[in-house]
Amino acid sequence: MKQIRFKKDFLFGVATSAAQIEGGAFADGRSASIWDAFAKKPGVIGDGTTPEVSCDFYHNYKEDIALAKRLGIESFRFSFSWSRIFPEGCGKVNEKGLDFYKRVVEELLKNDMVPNATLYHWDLPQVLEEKGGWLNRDIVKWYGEYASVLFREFGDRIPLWATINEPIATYVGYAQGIFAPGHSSELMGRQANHHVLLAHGEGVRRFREENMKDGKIGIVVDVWKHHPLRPENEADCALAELENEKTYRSYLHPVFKGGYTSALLNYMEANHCMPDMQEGDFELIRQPLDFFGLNCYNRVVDCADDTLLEADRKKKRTGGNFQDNGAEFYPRAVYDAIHMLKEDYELSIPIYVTENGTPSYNETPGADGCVHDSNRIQYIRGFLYWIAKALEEGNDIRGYYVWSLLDNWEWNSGFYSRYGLTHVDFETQERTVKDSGKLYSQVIKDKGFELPED
Ligand code: IFM
Repeated sequence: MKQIRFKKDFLFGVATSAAQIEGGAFADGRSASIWDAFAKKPGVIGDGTTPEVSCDFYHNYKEDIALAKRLGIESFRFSFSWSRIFPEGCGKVNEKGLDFYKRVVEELLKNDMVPNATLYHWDLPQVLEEKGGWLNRDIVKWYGEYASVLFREFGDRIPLWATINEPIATYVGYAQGIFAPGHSSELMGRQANHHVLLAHGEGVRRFREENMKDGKIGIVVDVWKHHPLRPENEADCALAELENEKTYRSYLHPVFKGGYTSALLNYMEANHCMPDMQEGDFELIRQPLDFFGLNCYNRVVDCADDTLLEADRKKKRTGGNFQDNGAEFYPRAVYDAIHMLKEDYELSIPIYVTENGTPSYNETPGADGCVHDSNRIQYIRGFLYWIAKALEEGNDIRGYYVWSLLDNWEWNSGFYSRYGLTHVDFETQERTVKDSGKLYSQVIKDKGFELPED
């Protein structure tokens, strides 16, 4: 058995997002988000559901926070719903929307949990999409106004703030048509992403302007490193490199180095998808941050030959090295991502692993009333092992958040993919803590665990 230990002040949390847990889609003046509108289009959500009710956290927040408390959760990551605060996107604040978050934050503080808030987790107000959404440069101003209201209202109670969660989601929504709002143009995707980065910078600028001395602000980027299947093969290496450029590097470079990489610029030039950029943009985007939020679930293996790639996947599957979603189990991904941040970006600010988790399907309580999700236990332990290793080597990692406290509305797969430490029956709203929830609770209590040697 290996002993895995974390320091007393290492924060163990859970991560959630407004659109995925809140429901109450039209309660107390909230207007539709792009995901409410998108989910109504036929065929876009696997199980045909919408986020209108979901876990109904809007009405169940007290019970859900009490549940998190029983598990010993030390920090609760959530996001604000922009269309609850500004039903018209900008202009008039909806006091009832603000009141909901005041109740949530008060409940978290009463239960000794550190609130960790994200300003934008994919759910743009639909009214703003109708004005061009992330393609309209005015969005930087709209976002800034929204951010300032929240800083003023909650600055004294929320210590950790993220401007944006996973900017790549906006690219997927404008370039690939898969996510809301469902556009399919590479140029739109790159332009929308450039504006998201500007909004991030504007958020940080306003945070400093509001003089939020006790708070810390950062951005949350998902880093799933791409690896060539055959490291000696040029085509595989080129493919993996391009994917690394198009994914995490297209955010990390502007934020930490003040510009896009020349490889990405060449790609955008060659593919006629160069966004409109203006003087001063990168000064706004590149601003000192207080922490970096790392979302890491896995790595990706690329191969120029599809047949070989499929064969490799099959091999790993039969080897039992696969999670329930058919993806490879590679917990070292988080350690590699931390190393990359240090080596390629000389990152010297603290890191929080702001999301990590694995889905299951057809997961329901058995005859004994329990959910025996041993795959999720193996997954969480595996990632924590590699985080502990990175800590041992002196990396400044301050916390870890499991995605997610509850099964929730998982975007395109609706309620089909279940990521929770707690099972949710979406008919009755009954919650059942899974074995992984019990394990995580014990890990938090002991500030560590024993890892069986296999
Ligand atoms: O559910 C999502 C979350 O909204 C963003 N990060 C990945 C999670 C799991 O897919």
